[in-house]
Amino acid sequence: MTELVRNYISGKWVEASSGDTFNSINPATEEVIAPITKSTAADVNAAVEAAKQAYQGWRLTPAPRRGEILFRVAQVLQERKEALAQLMTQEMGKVIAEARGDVQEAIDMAFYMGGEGRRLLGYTAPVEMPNKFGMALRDSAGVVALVTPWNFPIAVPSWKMLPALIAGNAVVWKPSEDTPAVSAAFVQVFTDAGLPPGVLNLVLGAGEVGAALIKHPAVRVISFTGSTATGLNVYAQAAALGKKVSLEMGGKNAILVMDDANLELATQAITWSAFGTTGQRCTATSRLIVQKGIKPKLVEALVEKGRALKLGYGIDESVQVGPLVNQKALDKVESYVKIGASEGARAVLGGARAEMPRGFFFQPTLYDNVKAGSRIEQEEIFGPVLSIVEVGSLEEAIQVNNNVAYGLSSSIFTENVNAAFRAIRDLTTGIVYINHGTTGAEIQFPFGGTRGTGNGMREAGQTALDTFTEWKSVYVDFSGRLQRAQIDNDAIIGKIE
Ligand code: UN1
Repeated sequence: MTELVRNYISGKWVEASSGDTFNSINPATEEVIAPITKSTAADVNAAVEAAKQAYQGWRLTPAPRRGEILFRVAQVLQERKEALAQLMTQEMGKVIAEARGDVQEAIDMAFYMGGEGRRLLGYTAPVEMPNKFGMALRDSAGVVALVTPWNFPIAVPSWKMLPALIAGNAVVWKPSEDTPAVSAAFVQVFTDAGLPPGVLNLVLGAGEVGAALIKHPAVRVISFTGSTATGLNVYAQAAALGKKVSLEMGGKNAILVMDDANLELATQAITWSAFGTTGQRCTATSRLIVQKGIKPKLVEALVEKGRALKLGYGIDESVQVGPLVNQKALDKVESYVKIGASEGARAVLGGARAEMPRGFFFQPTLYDNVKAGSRIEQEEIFGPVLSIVEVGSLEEAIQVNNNVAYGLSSSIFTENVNAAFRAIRDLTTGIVYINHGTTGAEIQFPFGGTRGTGNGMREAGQTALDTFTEWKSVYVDFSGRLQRAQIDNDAIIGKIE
């Protein structure tokens, strides 16, 4: 067994105060990756304390210097890309090519946010009086808490950490208990890139760690990505304490395919978006909303392509679909087999666990005859399961798309520019694709969704800075005398006579 994976607090790798451990498991082989230190509220307190101390120095470090450290993070990530990708595949199961892509998103984000060190743009505007100046600045928020999932163990944390750090905040990070080893390796990158001790702290463990972190009075901002149930709970607890929260939660994303679509492109995109990452992306396609005319051919092509996918341990370059992350995820996906059958859906591909010697594998699955409004059409399954709904028109397709509790991404395949623009206008998701699958968002644009997917915040792009900064409006009066507007505005009128 490899060495114990520890917390990182105040620039030191330390065991949790409980002395307890848990194991991180490879979902393809069910072997133990490493024992992991199991934190409690006491460890959270120590990490927040460290962040509070370090914040005072970090916020005063000029932003261009902070940016240089982020550029160095990007370089170290590039050097370690393969090693990090290998560890990621071992720990959470995504195939190696996708694991490399996961690390690449963090590299892109590190360069992007490193550049913000010389921007972090605020603005000036004219003011009422002569000899007076006004400006709005982005200020750091203080100690921020990040709670992240296992499905993008480096990319998603990077979307939070890098904007938080460039803006001058100190961070306490609680990653998923399914990906602690790769999280620790990611933190080491920041240390080796020269981030001062205490600016980024890692606390490993289960739900109670996140709960203690959210409640800690010194934590002002919480950025969460994960399940809707947990996210809403985080939101409620943080709201009671008046904290700022950014949430990224579930998805039930659809690809709309119109009769005039390019069949080959659509088949390729649907297969990749539905079965890539074993369907375990919040952006994964889990609904196919297809017009009647093209449906028979498209379903036939999807079955053929899906049947040829190679399942297995994703460390093998030829494997296309890895396992689900753990037993619980497998059980959840399997529970929808019965639900689908009871709703009259018909599995035209898969529909069961995959026969493998070990690991949490489920077959790529296509359900035909799915009714709009049924449970498999409405609920997030988070596995390689695609529900096919037949529609008659573009209007109906858009209506079916919009009629779910989530609103992350959607896509339409059509060769008709009028249909494409109507879809852009009427699809009510945070991300819309034309002739492209529902996955593959780039870091320089806002990422997030409407309805139950989020709470109105967006990650990535310039919008990421909104989560991790407070606006400070500054007025400078350099007139050296009492001016009329001050008399009117400042309630000092009584003193003037
Ligand atoms: C997620 O599944 O939480 O757009 C993030 C995509 C990736 C990120 C997915 N760039 O599919």
